[in-house]
Amino acid sequence: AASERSYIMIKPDGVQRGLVGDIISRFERKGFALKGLKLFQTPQDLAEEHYSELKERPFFPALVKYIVSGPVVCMVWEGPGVVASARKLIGATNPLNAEPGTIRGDFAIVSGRNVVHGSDSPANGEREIALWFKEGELVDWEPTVLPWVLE
Ligand code: YYY
Ligand code: MG
Repeated sequence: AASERSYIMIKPDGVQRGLVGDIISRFERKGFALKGLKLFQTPQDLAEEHYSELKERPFFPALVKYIVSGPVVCMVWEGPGVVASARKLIGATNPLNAEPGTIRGDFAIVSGRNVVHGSDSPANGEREIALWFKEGELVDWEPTVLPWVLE
């Protein structure tokens, strides 16, 4: 649907390494619409809730520690097929398996410092947007170029 949304987050390593502009640019150039954006220091309980499906995995404590280790950039991007398309732009979880030209393929080496998060389904996108953004933090607008991006 045209209103599909994904929760995209630049993780602390991406912020510390100065990759914020490059990463945002990739979603802008693709043509998706930015509906929410903030720099945010993640509390422990939110990091744990975001990754709650992974809480039994051995890497879970290190993952949560990584996510709260510095500011992240929280974003909502909207457009047809944005969830799957964003996953393609981001690349494989293990950056050594991520194709060159993807964010992880271009900028990362290990899963535990893979620079960016993207929702894995539209339902999880909505779940994550509700977790990370409060009412009133999202902006209801349409880029004026939309007719040049979508038919
Ligand atoms: O959606 P994606 O981020 O590509 O991977 P998930 O399987 O949802 O795992 C979330 C997060 O956990 C991943 O981005 C890095 C970390 N992780 C890890 O450190 N080691 C693994 N073997 C698997 C995942
Ligand atoms: Mg995931």
